[in-house]
Amino acid sequence: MPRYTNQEVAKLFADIGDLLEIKGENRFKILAYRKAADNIAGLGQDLFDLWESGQDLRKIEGIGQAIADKSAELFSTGRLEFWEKLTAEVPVSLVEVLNIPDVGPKLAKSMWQELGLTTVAEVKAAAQAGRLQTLPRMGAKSEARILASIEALERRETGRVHLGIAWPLARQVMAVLDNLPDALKVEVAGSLRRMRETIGDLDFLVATENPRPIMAAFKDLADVQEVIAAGETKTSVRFKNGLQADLRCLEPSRWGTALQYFTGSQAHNVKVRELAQKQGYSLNEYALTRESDGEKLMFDNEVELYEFLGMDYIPPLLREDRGEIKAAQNHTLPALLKVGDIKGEVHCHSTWSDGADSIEAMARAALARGYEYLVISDHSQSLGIANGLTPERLRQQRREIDEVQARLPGIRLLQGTEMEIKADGTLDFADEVLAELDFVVASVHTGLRQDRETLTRRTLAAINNPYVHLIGHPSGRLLTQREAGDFDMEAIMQAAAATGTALEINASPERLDLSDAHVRRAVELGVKLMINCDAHHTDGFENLRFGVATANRGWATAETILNTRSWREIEAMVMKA
Ligand code: DGT
Ligand code: CA
Ligand code: CA
Ligand code: ZN
Repeated sequence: MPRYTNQEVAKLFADIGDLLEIKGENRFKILAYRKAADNIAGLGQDLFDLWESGQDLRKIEGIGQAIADKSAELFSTGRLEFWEKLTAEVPVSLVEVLNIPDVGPKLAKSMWQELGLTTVAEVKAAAQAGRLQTLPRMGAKSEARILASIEALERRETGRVHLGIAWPLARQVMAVLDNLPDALKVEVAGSLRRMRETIGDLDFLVATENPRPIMAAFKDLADVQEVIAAGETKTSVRFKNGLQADLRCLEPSRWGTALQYFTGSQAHNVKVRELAQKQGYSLNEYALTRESDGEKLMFDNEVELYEFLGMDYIPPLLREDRGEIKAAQNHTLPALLKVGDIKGEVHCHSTWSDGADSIEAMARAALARGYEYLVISDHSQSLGIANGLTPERLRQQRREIDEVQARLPGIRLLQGTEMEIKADGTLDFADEVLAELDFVVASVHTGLRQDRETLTRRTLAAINNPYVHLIGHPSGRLLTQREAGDFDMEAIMQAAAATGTALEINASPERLDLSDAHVRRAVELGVKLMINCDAHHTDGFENLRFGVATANRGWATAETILNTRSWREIEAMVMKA
């Protein structure tokens, strides 16, 4: 019997939603599948494990009888009759066609039924041959746009980018918009404001009485490759790196409702609108309208809107429909962690292994950030590709750390290692070597394709070693590049909790590992967490904001994050041997 990951199950239900939409099914049914897909993807435990242990899947938010039954059928038989029937009716490759921007379900359906196109490659060939124009309401311009979109899709494989690409670009655009005299308020909304781990497109909002010069400046941005659409109050562009962005201009009086709407997430917004409805109002991006008399209430800020609806203000990082609305009503939202709460880091690299900067440069950068301590944790001997250190080189490195420490009394410098958990399941250093170090991070970098049992056993070996304090980037994923290893994260988190071993929230935007969903589960289990940039050069510390956002998205508070504490406290809490 095959075992299914949450990602696989979520993809299946999302695809069902898409195919049902092309088929023209009932909207609520489609939404139910999408909602289930989102919730399963954001679940901190494997749905398969929950099912296998006999739990009632309907207890999970967004999973009703139909989805629970289908999950059980899939898990127990490895098949889903509903899926087989559906894909016999609607070609499954149309799901990819729907990924083309500007191609919605109606168009996908007519491409398929009128022209027999069922794959992106076929749609591309038809567009190149001018055949799409034969469809109703399709002109040469729309056809050219679809072709350009397909080419853009081909350029960036996944269609989404990580925060390391989206965030700096958004900051640059905001800086330009902020400088325009007519721009009264500027914000980036959407998934970037929520700091989701990957971003589909950027959504800029500007409050203004005079949209024209703002639209013009947006189209003229140096990084813009192509203007996709330009209207009076909305412009869409594609940047040179393939990322798309929308800019919307709106009157300052409705800033609050618009910002709330375009920040999303869609699932969160659905819940907020339901709540407004129960109180006799309809909510959209313009206003809150009283249904009894049509009176429009305007909100120029989000705080008043949330409070009017009877709850605490919900920060964007928490707007994912993961229980935040109930918590806001009960005044139990977690207090958000700030970048400035982090007092030091225990995972960074120097020129002794694969870092670009010296120990002294790294220490000075940490000191400049106001850090109280920094552990230099270069790679260990078996990672030859990263110039890993032998025990002998570790002893030499200790002398340099001591010298730098003498010059920089303002920060406590410590010696650690990022020790390989080797592919054969053994650890890269003997206990005697580890005992000499101030702190030990253990990580898996090789053999990430091993089977679940083997991989999990490797990490558990490190967790059970009395000298290991932290597991670095526990899942091994590289966002938009490489899937996580097939670790049994539940078993790892439970063992971490039992032994007091900390798990890392790696702040590098390519990792964000633990993920927000796993952070949430780790917090439930009482696992100790640490946020580290895994900096390989002095600028690497700038990534801290992404790690802090991930912690917040996982509802972790300062108490659960060890490196909000002094070194003395950390020592007392994690030193096992
Ligand atoms: P992304 O771009 O895929 O990373 O994710 P978002 O969340 O930025 O989504 P996007 O760009 O499609 O839309 C931005 C926000 O606007 C979204 O979070 C909620 C709102 N929104 C957009 N379209 C819809 C819609 O059809 N229904 C609802 N309820 N909200 C929408
Ligand atoms: Ca977006
Ligand atoms: Ca958008
Ligand atoms: Zn590493």
